[in-house]
Amino acid sequence: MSAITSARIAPIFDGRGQPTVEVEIVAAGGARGRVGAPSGASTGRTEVRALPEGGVAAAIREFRSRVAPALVGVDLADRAGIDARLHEVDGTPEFSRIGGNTATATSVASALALAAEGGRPLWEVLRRPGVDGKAFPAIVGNCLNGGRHAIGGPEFQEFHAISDAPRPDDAIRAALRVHALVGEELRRRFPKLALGRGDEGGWVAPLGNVDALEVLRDACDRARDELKIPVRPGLDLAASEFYRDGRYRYRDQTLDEDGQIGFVTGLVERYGVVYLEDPLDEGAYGGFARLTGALGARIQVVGDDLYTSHRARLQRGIDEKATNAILIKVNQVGTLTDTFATVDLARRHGLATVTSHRSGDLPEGWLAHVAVGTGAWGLKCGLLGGERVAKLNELLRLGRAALGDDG
Ligand code: 2PG
Ligand code: MG
Repeated sequence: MSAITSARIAPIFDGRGQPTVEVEIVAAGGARGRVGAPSGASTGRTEVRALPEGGVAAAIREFRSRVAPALVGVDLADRAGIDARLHEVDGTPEFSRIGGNTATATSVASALALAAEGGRPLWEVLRRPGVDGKAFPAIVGNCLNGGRHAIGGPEFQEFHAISDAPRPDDAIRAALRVHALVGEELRRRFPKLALGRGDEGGWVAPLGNVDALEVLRDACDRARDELKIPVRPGLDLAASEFYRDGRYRYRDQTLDEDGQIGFVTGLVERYGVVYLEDPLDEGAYGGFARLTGALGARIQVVGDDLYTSHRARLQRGIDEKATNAILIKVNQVGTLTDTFATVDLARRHGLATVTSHRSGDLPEGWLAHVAVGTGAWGLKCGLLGGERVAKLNELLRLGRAALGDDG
């Protein structure tokens, strides 16, 4: 294996038009990997800092003066060593000095360079124990946007079509069909309105949470009948975004934790929701445990802001039986090594993992490899827009290669 000969950084823009960084790692033999870092909008309180004080300009300065010199000469195959260097040069628990986005782009770019050097697919470089690359994630496909990802729209942040069809092409087709049927219904309901799409490509319409869920459920029912492919409703409430002073504050109601649990449980029962992400505030381990106790045998109860992909927070969730699933975002912790520590813990305890994009993402496909290589139960990467489709198409390619349909 060869050593890293150069590490370069440059400013770029994410799919929301926000500045971020891309990193390119080159090895002695000429193999290279280049990756741009995504950014969230509904960030959890305990995520690492995406960018240092001073933003992209400061991230670039830090990279050139501290990160690049520490990486040159390191063996490309020493994945853990590369990620450890990032922590060493940063020296803070939250990547406040170099920025979590720099860490993410560097960590993934070096894995990509390693894959290129060996002529292997990235997922194989990332492969966790017990993963054979032949099982594909369910699609968690965003059809309707609200919360921080939309102007107007419901308070719940994401309304998903969930398809666990074993073949990626079937699962993607079903989720896309739901997206199209939701659009048709919105045109019928609002013939005079100009409707748009949100940050993740889902529709945005002046609907309340319950009406939006009804539209989604009906579209899932129709797509399932038409295509004979399983597809059912899912939600990411991102509830921390409307939780203030101990209450969940909706436009038409204010609920305490008991009220919120009752409201959400009722929606799950009534609308056949099979995926429920962040239904409560990011500190509400006890409330999550009550919800999971009631629903966890039938549906995925997923912690995103609750865990921010951090191993220690997940350990607490396991101890308290808070959820049966965890959302995994590399840039919430910074490096692939940190991400895998959390993924491995989740897998050991039988929790489902859901590999996720960010709301401000880039037209790159590597996330599909993270999902396959970590044996993820699901891949949440949106359905429409170049930065979302890039991941779906990469998953399709991986599916074709594994199933021997490569033409
Ligand atoms: C989420 C994510 C991605 P953001 O809450 O799950 O959908 O949103 O990237 O804005 O944190
Ligand atoms: Mg979320």
